[in-house]
Amino acid sequence: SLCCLALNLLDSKASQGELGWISYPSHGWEEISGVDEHYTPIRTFQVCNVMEYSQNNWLRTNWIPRQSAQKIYVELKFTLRDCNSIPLVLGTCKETFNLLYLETDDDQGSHFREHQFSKIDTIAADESFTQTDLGDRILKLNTEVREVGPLTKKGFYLAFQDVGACVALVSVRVYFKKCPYTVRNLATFPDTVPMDSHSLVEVKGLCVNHSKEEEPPRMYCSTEGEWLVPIGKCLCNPGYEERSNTCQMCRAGFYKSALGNLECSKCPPHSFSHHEGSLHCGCEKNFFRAEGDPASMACTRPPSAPRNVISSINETSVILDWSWPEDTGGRRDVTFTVLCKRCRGVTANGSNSGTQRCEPCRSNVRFLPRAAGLHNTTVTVGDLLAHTNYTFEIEALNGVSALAPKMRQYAAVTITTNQAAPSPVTVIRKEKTSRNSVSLSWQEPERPNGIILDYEIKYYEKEEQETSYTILRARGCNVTLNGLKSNTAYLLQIRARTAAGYGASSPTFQFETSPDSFSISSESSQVVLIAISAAVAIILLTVLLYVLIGRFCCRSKSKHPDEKRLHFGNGHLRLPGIRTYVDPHTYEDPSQAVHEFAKELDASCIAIDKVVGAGEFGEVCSGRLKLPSKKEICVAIKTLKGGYTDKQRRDFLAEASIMGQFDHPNIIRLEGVVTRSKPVMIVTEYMENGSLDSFLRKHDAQFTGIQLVGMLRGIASGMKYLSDMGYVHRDLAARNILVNSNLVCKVSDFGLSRVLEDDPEAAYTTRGGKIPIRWTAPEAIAYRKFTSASDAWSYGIVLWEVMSYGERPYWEMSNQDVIKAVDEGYRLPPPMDCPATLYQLMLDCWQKERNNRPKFEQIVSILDKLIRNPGSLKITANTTSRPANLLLDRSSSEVPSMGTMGDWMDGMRTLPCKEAFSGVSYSSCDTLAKTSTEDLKKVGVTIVGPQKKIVSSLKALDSHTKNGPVPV
Ligand code: ACK
Repeated sequence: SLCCLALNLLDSKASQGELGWISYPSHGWEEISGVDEHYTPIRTFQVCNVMEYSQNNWLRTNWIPRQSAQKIYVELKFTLRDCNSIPLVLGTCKETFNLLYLETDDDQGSHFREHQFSKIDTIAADESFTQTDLGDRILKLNTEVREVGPLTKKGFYLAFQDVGACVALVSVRVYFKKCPYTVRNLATFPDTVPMDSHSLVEVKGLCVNHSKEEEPPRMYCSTEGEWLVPIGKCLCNPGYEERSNTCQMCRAGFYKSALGNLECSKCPPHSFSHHEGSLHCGCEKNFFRAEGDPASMACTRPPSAPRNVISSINETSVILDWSWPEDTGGRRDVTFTVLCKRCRGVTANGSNSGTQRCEPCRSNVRFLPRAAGLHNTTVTVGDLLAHTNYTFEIEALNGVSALAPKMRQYAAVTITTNQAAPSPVTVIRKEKTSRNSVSLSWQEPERPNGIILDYEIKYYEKEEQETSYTILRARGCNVTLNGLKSNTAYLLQIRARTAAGYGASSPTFQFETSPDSFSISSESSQVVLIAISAAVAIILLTVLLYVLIGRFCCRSKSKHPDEKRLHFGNGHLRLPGIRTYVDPHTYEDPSQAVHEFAKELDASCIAIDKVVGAGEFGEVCSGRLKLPSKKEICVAIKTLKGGYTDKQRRDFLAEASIMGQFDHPNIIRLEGVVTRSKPVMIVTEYMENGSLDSFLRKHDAQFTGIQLVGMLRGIASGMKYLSDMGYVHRDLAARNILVNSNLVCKVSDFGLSRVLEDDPEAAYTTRGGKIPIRWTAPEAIAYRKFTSASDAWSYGIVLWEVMSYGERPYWEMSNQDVIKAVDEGYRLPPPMDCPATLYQLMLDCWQKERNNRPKFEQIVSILDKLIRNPGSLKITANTTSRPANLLLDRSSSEVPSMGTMGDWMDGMRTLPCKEAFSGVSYSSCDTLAKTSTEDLKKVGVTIVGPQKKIVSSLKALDSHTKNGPVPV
């Protein structure tokens, strides 16, 4: 417990020399040297005048300064003989002595007056003797303590009065008690002398170094010198912890950020403290602490990029979905932000043409739920522009992303939107008002974004505030509202609908019907007016028609179609009885050509269902055509988008003029055109499976050889028909073949100049024309020699495309490299599992000398033979043994079996290999056979497919060289 500190004011034992106390009378108390129980020399005072009467012997101490004591304790050690133990005493023997004191402010020296002293107590012995083991009686040492107080003067004397006892004072100790210096609750309390009375001394503590008072520390010092009732406390400052009643600095690697008597904590993950007394730990490199992060939290970093971004485009909106980043940076406050950019400079096949120019999306792009601060891994972006490339950058952010802009990562996805709903109708005009009706007209929306199917007109009485309204639909841009109340204000809104749905409503338009009184005369006058104008119009129209019909008849008489034909295909033997093709551009008025070869359809017979694709001039839709007294059929509708130039309209309709001249099961059939109303449309039969290249890619390796040959036969047959008519297609490619639900392939995409303008594959040649290099015969590339023989070359490429299920010819080689390679005699290798006969047919189509290429008629008959004898399809080009030197010189037309994959390389083999793979030099073709994928990358063959194929063909080649000498 908190026991006291005893401070001696006097200790007789401690004094070695004479004490100098006063004895009175002088023969009373005697100062005698002796030893204590441990035989240590001590001073004692003795008196033993038991034989004499009237004893009054005094012994007085020296003056003892009181110091701060208020109450003192006197401890006496003495022996006292009992009177019985002294023989022959005369009844004067006493067994007690008196203890007295006198307070004075100064030392009075030897001046002594008995009566000035006050008695403290009469002291008696508890026991006088102790029996030893041997039966001896030994004087027993007694200890008695007495308190004296309160003392007020500066000092005091003690006195011992003997009245006839036999006493030896062995030791006198005078002391007082103190509450000692102590530290409690990190506050120091000084030595404190208690009060004499029964009250306690209240002491205020002082906070130890590096601590602060939380509540003022206090304690009480009791009269017994004990500390009682500690109240309040101090707390160690930040950076310090309590250790053995002091506040000590946190060690390195530890920190304490707050005031308090907690221990210092170890630095959290990704942080450190190199110094003692740290208030917090610094973050490691590339780790951060956000404002508001507690010091106990680990340092964190920005999250990694979101993963697996998936976009699903729905017309002009896109749903973006992604996965959480692999690394959240150690935080839970991850949100996502989506940045929208509009990018140009992406080629149609999606590959990046190099430089992309991007700009932020317009502010009206809508994000659902929002663009920033997303908690879920999905967002819907709406109100994008139709047919536009967008890039979305999705970034995961957390509380420290802002602190590390350089570490931020995002995932990007690029999409192309489809179609859009129309923009609102903005201009509405009131044409005519009467008592009960009103006629209105309006302008087509500025951006119809497709073909407007109809308009929805919603109107209601202004008074009724839309509580009841009427909805009408109109196909054209005008409507008459009947059955209205006279003299009433109405409000009206119009919105347009396309295949993409409804556009936004127009602003509210207000009109009033005429009042009753006015209407009668006005209406009757209107009737008269209408009647007169109708009559005049009919007369004018009749005259006009008459003139027109007359002119038209004359013209068609003077210009027979045959006179206008253009392409006859050099040296083509045209079969008698087959019509020849007429170039619509030879017509002075090309729109006349359209009507010569194409039927004009009434727009009301056409119902558009949906958009299936985008063409050069506008959307391609699917829909239905219902001609009077005919069955409804499915059709494809090519539209000419608004804002076209005259030339565009001409070029657009030229396709119909050409198509309209053909009638063959493997040529896409023209149903008619709409030119008299807008939008201008070309209506053809509907081909359920779309274009051949994408169809094959979708069904990779899913058809039998016979099915593929069947498709190829159809294309060849269509091409035979075209060449017989003297039409040169110039852009024969799988993407321009359409497939219907019965797998019947039909040639499509006709036109002249536009054919190549429109084809994304077409590239400008050095001579300025635009040509689909990979599909085009060398002479057509070199000097624009387009003939049915160059179409045959293209047919060979289509054959290769079909047999490889839509692989891109020459893969990612550049156009320039393709031209060069073909010119040097290299040809595409056989597609995987390609029947040898078909590969041979391809090679034939790719004869440099165009007259050596097969005619379409021959191609059809080769394919027919194959169909009749399907067993011949089993021999594949990859498995047969390798014939000599196929590619460069195929003068011997009788080739017994087809080339292996190695033949492609064989072509190279006849040249120095170094030339073939410029940039990588090979000393022998054996080394070439060991070419790795890495090496191929160096020469620019980068995509996985062809690499595999080439490498495997190289391996095949390798095994050939091992099996025997290679005939070169
Ligand atoms: O591969 P697809 O779905 O088939 O995408 C293109 C798109 O329009 C642009 O040309 C499709 N397309 C063109 N003509 C027709 C048609 N007559 N029947 C069905 N789809 C067609 C083509």
